[in-house]
Amino acid sequence: MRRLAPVLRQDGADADLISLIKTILAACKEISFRVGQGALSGVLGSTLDENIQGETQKKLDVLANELLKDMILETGLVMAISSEEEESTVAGNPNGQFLVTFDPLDGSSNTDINSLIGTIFSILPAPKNADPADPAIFLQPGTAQIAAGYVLYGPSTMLALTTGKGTRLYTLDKTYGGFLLTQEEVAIPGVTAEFAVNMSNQRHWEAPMQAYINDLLLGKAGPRGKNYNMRWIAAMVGDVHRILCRGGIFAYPRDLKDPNKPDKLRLMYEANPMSMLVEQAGGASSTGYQRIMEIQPVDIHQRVAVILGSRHEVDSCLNYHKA
Ligand code: FBP
Repeated sequence: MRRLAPVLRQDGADADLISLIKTILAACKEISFRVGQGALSGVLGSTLDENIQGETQKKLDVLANELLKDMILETGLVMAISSEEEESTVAGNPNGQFLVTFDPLDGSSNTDINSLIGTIFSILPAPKNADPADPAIFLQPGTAQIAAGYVLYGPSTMLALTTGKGTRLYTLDKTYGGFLLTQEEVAIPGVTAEFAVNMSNQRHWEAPMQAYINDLLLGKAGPRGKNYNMRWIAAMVGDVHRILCRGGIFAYPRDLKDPNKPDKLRLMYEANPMSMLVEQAGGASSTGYQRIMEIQPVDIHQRVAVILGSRHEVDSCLNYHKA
């Protein structure tokens, strides 16, 4: 089995990028160990604090955030970091050539029920001679990403990673402590009969998404002419991983439940890295009206509607959004 660094070198990644990715993964290995220990390591449960998103922080959110933040900044390769758990960006080395934005623990509602959770990260180029303390240096579209990935903490700990030369899957070998390549070329099937969405929000969705999902639910007797199955892991890393493995469509659509917060998922450290992984595996990713990777960000914590997965199924969903 091939190790990570030689594969990244083959993909043209330079020594600094490889070193940065390996540091992110070293933090994820520590998180994987703590998650695996569960209640034995006292990491379950919530803190009394709220993050910038207004969500009660889980102990694992805080632990994962501190590990990643400290280890990434210690490399000296990074001008600044941005995290779901940090109100603003955190400055690093003014001469750092990279910016890293991350969701230290995706699927927080799953931490205390021993279900799938993960870490999502995105690496951007640092603008030359910029102010490391200026959050605006992060406001680059997803197409500017140098690398994107997630680590899934499940029965096995797995990594999905792209540096723009395709999406590859690795598995953590806990005996020697390194990630080994277990799937070289991920290719998402264009057609699928599996969808993932939180159906409990259906009544709040916009009309196009209501119509699209209703037609899936009509199955063979409906306009789509086939039966669809549904899955929902309530952790984006888990739902996207299933799609990388066997296809499908995932959606967290805009809903009008709270008009002040119509979208749930965050552009910079959830939607953009997942979109790069999916597109590099032959899939598609959209808000319903725009390719997510082409969105010009206006805020490091901005939220967007997400529809991604098997290309032909995403196209079918987008047809419902056309005027
Ligand atoms: P965080 O856990 O990082 O806040 O992420 C949001 C998330 O958990 C996604 O991973 C997941 O797809 C979605 O929210 C689940 O939402 P819901 O609670 O509506 O099912």
